[in-house]
Amino acid sequence: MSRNAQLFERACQSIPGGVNSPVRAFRSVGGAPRFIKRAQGPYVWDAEDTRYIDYVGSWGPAILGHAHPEVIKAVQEAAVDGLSFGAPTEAEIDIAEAIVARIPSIEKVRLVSSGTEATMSAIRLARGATGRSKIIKFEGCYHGHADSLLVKAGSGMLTFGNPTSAGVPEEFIRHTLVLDYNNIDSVEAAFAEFGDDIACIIVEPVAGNMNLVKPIPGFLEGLRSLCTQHGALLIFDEVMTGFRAGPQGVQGLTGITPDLTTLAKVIGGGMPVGAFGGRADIMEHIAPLGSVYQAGTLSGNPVAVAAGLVTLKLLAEPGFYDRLSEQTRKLAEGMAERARAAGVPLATDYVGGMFGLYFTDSIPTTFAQMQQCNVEQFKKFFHGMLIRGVYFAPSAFEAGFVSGAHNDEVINATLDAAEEVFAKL
Ligand code: KE4
Repeated sequence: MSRNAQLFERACQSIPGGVNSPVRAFRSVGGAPRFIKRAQGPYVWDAEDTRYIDYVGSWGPAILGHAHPEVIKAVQEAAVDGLSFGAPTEAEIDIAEAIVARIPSIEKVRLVSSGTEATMSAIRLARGATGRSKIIKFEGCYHGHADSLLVKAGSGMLTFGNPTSAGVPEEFIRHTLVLDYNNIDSVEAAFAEFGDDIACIIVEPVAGNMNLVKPIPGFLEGLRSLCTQHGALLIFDEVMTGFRAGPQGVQGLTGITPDLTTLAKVIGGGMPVGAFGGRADIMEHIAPLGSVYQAGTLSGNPVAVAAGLVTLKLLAEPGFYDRLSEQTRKLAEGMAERARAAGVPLATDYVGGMFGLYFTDSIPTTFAQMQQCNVEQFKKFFHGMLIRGVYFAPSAFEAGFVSGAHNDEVINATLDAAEEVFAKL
């Protein structure tokens, strides 16, 4: 039995499913998950010292490449001064100011420790600020595992094909409307029926949890105008796309201004940092200023914030995003070329440092189209690449991530491996 399989067997004795987050369990691709013991730049090494080119990147945070020396140094320096105080620190002001300076729609921001906390808090805030109960989300979008959001969620939920989670009472999801992504008519109809009781729409402005799905022209614009028209708040869940799709997330690429934005992943640089922020008049409903309660023992943790601050600083270096997008383009287009040459139906798409590979003829723009992708072929591709030292997300319904460390040598090695795999599909 391989070392990874031994560790997995042992893990399953004390951890449900052997993992601390379901998608890591390889259940939708089969086989033993790789137990990673170290990472550097574009690479991870598993328990058997096998090296992989990594396109998971901790699901987004590792945008600089793993273990960037300046980030590690900042964490070490912060840690020697103590790990957590439960009191305000100057570093929290620094990162709040850095976020506010980078994302114009964010006038005030509250730090938390995960993307789930960010979206859960933003929804509570939207309900508190508007006095309304209903929320709109979209099938295939995943916003973390807060009860009211586990309704036909994407990501791990989608992988398990389990449209709702056990343990969520019907009452908790009664106010959650689940509509079709990229179908503005369904949103218009929802507002026509519930308009004055809809507190907010929460949307991944580029979806990354049913694989990568971009908004079609007019979709985000329609959400913005419907929210404005009906007094609902538009929440862009940029936990994945924030500082990943571009230097100001998707809102920076589209010019569409949400009322609230949620962030995580990149702003922690691999350490637990999340955030929600937006219009000051809305954020002032948050305790201790206002009546919407939200709190967290480790919110703004100084060691985590140190990693996030240095990450944001390094991302601001001139040309970083141009180079990142160029490398992602080379990967996405190179994959499509090699698949076409081998007669394998594969479409690809990308934005900034994230990409989608779709085993189908054309780029999906809806959840239903995404369901048509050939999952069996993805599984063969996934394992074919894995044994050739390339680690993609262990699910057909996840976006992939490129880092600033994925240079031409790394991209070309990936494409060479893909050429061999496509020939065998
Ligand atoms: P976390 O609670 O996992 O930090 O963030 C939840 C979340 C919220 N919003 C978006 C758009 C997200 O993508 C996520 C989490 N993303 C998944 C990857 N698809 C995390 C991986 C996992 O669940 O292990």
